[in-house]
Amino acid sequence: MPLSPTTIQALADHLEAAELKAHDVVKITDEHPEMDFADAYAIQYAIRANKLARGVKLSGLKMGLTSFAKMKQMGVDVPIYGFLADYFARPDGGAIAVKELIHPKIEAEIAFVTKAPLHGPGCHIGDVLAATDFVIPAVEVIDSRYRDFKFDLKSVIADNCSSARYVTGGQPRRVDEVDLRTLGIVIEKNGEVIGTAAGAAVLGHPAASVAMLANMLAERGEHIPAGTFVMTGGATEAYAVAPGDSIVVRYQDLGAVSLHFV
Ligand code: OOG
Ligand code: MG
Repeated sequence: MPLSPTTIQALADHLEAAELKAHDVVKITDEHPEMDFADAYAIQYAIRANKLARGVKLSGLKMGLTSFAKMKQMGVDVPIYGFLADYFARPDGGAIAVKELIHPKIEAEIAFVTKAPLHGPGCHIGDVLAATDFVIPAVEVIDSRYRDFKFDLKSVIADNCSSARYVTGGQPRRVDEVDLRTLGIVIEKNGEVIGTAAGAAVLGHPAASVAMLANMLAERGEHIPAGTFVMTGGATEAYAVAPGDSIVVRYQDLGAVSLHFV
């Protein structure tokens, strides 16, 4: 880890301030080209520690850049993970205040809630399906703190993978009630279909994303505890939204999630 603990904390404070005050910043690798992936996750974990110290609660974990469409859109090719905080959550049908954000985009995701811990290395789809309580649809609102939503992998990991808001809704289902690979997803903005996908867009099977998370966490000696809400990553590219926009995402067998931007 080329960055010192002082620099890591300073970069965490810098990126968290950009989030909380909703202003953009230049990507941190411009000034710190020497930083490595361990530094990037250390910055993300320092942001998480800042929040926990203020009484914010962790509400889940997320994978990002798990679909080819997302990797292509962002010009990067490796999945990443981040954390979800309680204040990111909004109710189904709820309003998202754009003035609290910089340049939000929405993503359609399939989320899992675990009922048993998942440990890597070697965690696979079978382990994930056996440890899943239910799956539930989610829409994530991402908001990179980087200017023009442009970044490299290390910068976006440090920025908690652009996490900002999320909404869950629809109908939770057990994994044996649905085929998560063929499960259709239809994204509508202001009544018009803007994106479609099947669950397999996410690493071939959304459970593979949860397994990958367990395996990535194992590198830090961590695991996915029982009762964890995990978002598996956007199945399509992300779509920019503006005040006045209304989003409905319809999931085959899982109902719909809606939200609107004010
Ligand atoms: C990084 C976050 C990606 C997803 O679902 O792929 C993400 C970004 O694209 O800004 O949340
Ligand atoms: Mg996402």
